[in-house]
Amino acid sequence: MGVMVPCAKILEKAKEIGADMVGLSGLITPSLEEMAYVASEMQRDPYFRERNIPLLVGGATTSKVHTAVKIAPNYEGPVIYVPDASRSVGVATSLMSDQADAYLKGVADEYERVRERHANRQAVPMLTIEEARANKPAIDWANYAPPRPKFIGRRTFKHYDLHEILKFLDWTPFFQSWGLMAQFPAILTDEVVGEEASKLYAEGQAMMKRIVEGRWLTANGIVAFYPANSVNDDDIEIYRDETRSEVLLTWRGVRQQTQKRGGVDNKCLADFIAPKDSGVTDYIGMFAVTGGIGIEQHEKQFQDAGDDYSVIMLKALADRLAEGFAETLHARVRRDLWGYVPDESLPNEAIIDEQYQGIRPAPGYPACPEHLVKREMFDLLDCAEIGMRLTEGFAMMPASSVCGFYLSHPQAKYFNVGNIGADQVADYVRRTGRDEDDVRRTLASVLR
Ligand code: B12
Repeated sequence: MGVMVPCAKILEKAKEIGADMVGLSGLITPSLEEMAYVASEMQRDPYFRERNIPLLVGGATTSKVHTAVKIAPNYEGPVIYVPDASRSVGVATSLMSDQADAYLKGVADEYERVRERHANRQAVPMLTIEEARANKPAIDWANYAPPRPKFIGRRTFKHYDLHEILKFLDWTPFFQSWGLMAQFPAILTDEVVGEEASKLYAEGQAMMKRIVEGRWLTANGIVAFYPANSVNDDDIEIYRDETRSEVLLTWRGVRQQTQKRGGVDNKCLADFIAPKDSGVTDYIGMFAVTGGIGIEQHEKQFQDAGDDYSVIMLKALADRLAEGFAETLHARVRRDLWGYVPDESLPNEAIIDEQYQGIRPAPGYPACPEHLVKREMFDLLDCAEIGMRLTEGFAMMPASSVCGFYLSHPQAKYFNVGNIGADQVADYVRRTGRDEDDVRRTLASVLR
């Protein structure tokens, strides 16, 4: 039997039901830290230590290296990374069998090797943060006039027409959530998974029809625009109004620091916003959208009927609506609300392929790995008004939600920050005035 509970309550619940093992699933970086904490709590509590209760770890942001290096050392009982939920049956069977000791010895030895390899990994050659800044993308601000949005401040979009959103859906990640990894629509005729994918797609379409016609889910969103300029090379100051005298929020950036070859630059998102000292008046957009309002009631109905398949289907479709809604509003931003490409008419495939001008980086993505800024964004945008909130671990609720920034510059591109050096961490600590340990915690994904 399996019981799902939030991370903070899991150990209490495990004791209550006399669980044989504990499993944790992590979607975004802050949950990794939560996992290390749960492991240390299991170590502190003799109930788990004495029974040698195993801790299983999985989810999009987890890995064997992370489990071996960051989680396992916190608990002397078994800690096992499971890359795919379908393998948890095999793992659980091994743990409960007579061969459990041999199995656990094998895992412990393997993790020791993983830790050794990690410790011996050659560091990639890095520039100093000053050198990296000197190699930023060249943008000719003197000859560029940033487009001005149609309004300054926030605008809400409540009960958005789901039919409109359906035109902007990207189905590839839908199949990913069922463990089928190939591009849509080619996946439907794939030799190996085509049949299974076609069946899932038909069932997904059928439930989506019920969602839309039965108004099971509500899509709410916020779009906001503000005057903005970059400062300290890597940060973006966001101002209340055109006087640019009151800073509402400073979005701290992280810069690529690994050595690049062949004229490739070292990017930071702040590069795409005009520097304050250039005197150029630039702007930035922000958004928060959800496609998951009202999901609990339908989820519960399926759950009560023991229909796990429909629960997963419903969540996967709500995720598609959230991303589709983000895409819908972004298209409106480019054509109308910011209006810097008023006659854009890209087909959906070109939009999925990101062929439009500008980007919408979301906190947590590889170009801006820190999730922290979501707290200030949520306050500034007053996301509570549209039924969105943040958990202590920076996850958005409802789960099917996305938030981010809009950058309009034609040279703005997505990129992966990659690893950063101790000098950039020190500089970040200085710029933010935050504690170094705290900075190391929230930037853990880009530190070695
Ligand atoms: C679908 C998805 C979403 C959906 C759904 C999110 C949700 N419902 O919680 C939407 C579109 C809403 C979304 C939003 C966001 N996302 Co997202 N998302 C994804 C995506 C594309 C797939 C994740 C997924 O569902 N996979 C399918 C499931 C079934 O796979 P899985 O989680 O890995 O689980 C499998 C195994 O790991 C294992 N497993 C999992 N858990 C467990 C537990 C145990 C005990 C065991 C044994 C096994 C096991 O079994 C599963 C089946 O095989 C990933 C990218 C990727 N390719 O992984 C990004 C990704 C997870 N998202 C990311 C981010 C940053 C976000 C946002 C923060 C962006 C933003 N600012 O808006 C938000 C956060 C949403 C929130 N509620 O807080 C980042 C996370 C990076 C990070 N280091 O933090 C990723 C990795 C994308 C990226 N490359 O940057 N996202």
